Amino acid sequence: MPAVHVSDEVHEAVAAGRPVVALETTIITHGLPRPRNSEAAHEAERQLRGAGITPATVGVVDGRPTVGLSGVEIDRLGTTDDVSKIGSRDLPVAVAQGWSGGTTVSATAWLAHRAGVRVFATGGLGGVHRGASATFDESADLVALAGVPILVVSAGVKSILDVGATLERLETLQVTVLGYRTTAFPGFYVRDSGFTLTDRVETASEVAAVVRARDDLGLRSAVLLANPVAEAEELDDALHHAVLEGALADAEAHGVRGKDTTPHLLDHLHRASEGRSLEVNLALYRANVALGGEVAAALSALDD
Ligand code: PSU
Ligand code: MN
Repeated sequence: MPAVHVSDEVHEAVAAGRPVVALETTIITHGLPRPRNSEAAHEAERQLRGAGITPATVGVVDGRPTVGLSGVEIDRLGTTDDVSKIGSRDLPVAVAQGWSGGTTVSATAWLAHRAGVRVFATGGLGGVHRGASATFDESADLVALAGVPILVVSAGVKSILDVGATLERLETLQVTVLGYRTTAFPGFYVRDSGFTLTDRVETASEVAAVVRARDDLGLRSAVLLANPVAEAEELDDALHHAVLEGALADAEAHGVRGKDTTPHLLDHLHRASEGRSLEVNLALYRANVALGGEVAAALSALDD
């Protein structure tokens, strides 16, 4: 059995050079509450199909890493209790031991690339956690992106992280970071994290040109396209600060560590903001999926 199962739909689209966008599933299993999680996953697929793009939702079902999960499989991941959060390093164990779970950015990027998918849309990227100089807690997403030549669309990283350190690590890891119509690095819930980017693009075709140049140069690192949430959708600044401080204090008080940290913080934010952060999360996800579709289409057009 091949190590990575690619659905017929995705396989055919990749082989024909048609646009495909990969989607992760930790956002379903650990990032969003039920039932909005499965709804968001199906909506993202509908959105892409509506734009003539093939969606490739990635996850692991019964030990089978899959690029192009079926609707039933997506629902299964979205409704099963105690389903795993699978990063790159967990993949071999997940396969050998028959786990089912959502793949993080690191594992999704790897699997999507193996299947020939060139564009991947997500909400937020993992990064360097606050206090990482003592805990060494840095998401495997960063290191994974250093070695996977894919284009990832994200709304930057959350301010639950050390944003400045995350950007420094992206530079060290040779990940190209492009601001979409901005030089302010987005802070997920807010348009501006307070950190500045040097490289800015205005259109999907410009992004495609950067990806093409990366490939022509033989560089093997990802390009990160940072897409700020729409102005009308941003989280209110005061609420943002309040819930952020609360989330960090709560994680500290509960001694949350390791792979539980990000899901714990996200869940706290959603509850403490009385669902406001959830709406922002869903809005920026939709926008990232749409932009991912545009970039995938522009990349396919370049190849014609
Ligand atoms: N950041 C978010 N939302 C998410 C995640 C991160 O704003 O859902 C998920 C992604 O799947 C990401 C993972 O790859 O968490 C990172 O987890 P960790 O920090 O444990 O590496
Ligand atoms: Mn971690």
